[in-house]
Amino acid sequence: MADRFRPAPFRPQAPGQLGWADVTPPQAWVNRRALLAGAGAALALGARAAANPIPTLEVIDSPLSTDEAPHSFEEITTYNNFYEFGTGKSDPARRAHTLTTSPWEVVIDGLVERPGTYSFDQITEGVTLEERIYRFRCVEGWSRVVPWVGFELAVLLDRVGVLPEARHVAFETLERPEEMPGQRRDNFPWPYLEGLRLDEAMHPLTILVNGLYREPLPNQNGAPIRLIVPWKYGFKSIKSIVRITLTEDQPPTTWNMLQPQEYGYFANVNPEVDHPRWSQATERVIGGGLFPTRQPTLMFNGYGDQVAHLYEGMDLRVHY
Ligand SMILES: Nc1nc2c(c(=O)[nH]1)N[C@H]1C(S)=C(S)[C@@H](COP(=O)(O)O)O[C@H]1N2
Ligand SMILES: [Mo]
Repeated sequence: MADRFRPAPFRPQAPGQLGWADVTPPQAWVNRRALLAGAGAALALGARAAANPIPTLEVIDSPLSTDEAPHSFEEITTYNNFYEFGTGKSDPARRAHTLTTSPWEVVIDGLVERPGTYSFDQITEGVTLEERIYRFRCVEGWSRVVPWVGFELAVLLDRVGVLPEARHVAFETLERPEEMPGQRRDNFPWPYLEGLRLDEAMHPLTILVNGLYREPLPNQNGAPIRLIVPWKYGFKSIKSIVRITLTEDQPPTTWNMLQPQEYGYFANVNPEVDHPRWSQATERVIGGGLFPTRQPTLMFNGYGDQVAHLYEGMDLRVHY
């Protein structure tokens, strides 16, 4: 067992790189956002940069970003699903500040050449962070556009070396009831589990995310590191990851275990396959105040050109 968790082989940390200890407590920059929402945003930004060095992540643009306008920071960080902090949409924003995100370690094991326990810094060091502005569609029927910051999961999987027998990637969220009030109730099978087929995991659209709006990821969105798979329903995009395991067999996943008739392993966004209790043909775009808009839901959430080939020959009514 000890051998499986030997120290990471990653390169030494680049000088001048931000460590997770440099992260400003979420409350401080939530307040700043509120400030920015008011008049003189550019002025406030300049003043803040001079007075208080809130880390801005060094990020490059990506051709894989959508042209659609992102939702506001406020809209993305105050309406969330993160059952570890409660089932209400505003629970994560109110409660997730209790989560300690540094130090943070991720166990990478199973069918890999270099299994181990890797720190957040080891996982992100030397990695080029990209802004990926993605459409996001929750299985409940709402959507928004989010400017994530992260890097391709394939980069990490290549670093640890995937063995040829591997067919799937399993993910696990932190289980720490002292800091996650939703876990103090036993009506949910903690920890939250998700999984991807290996070709889905290696797809360039599949990213590990550590930032939002070019700043460190807020706790309520899954800090310090979460998955984003933009062509799948939101529940596949597991938050606050502590374990990544390469497996031969399809791994168990939380929502599929709870309600297999309603939530499949694939969970590709599909307007033609309704949820047993509601239509998936359209979606409510969050925000919009008194006049929320509905729009048609797109096959694979609009990413069909890039991902449809992964499912060629599969009956998507069976493999929902
Ligand atoms: N660990 C964990 N990950 C999770 C969830 C959760 O409850 N726990 N909810 C999922 C669901 S249903 C959605 S829609 C997205 C929401 O992500 P967001 O709050 O950043 O928009 O996170 C997903 N990842
Ligand atoms: Mo969701």
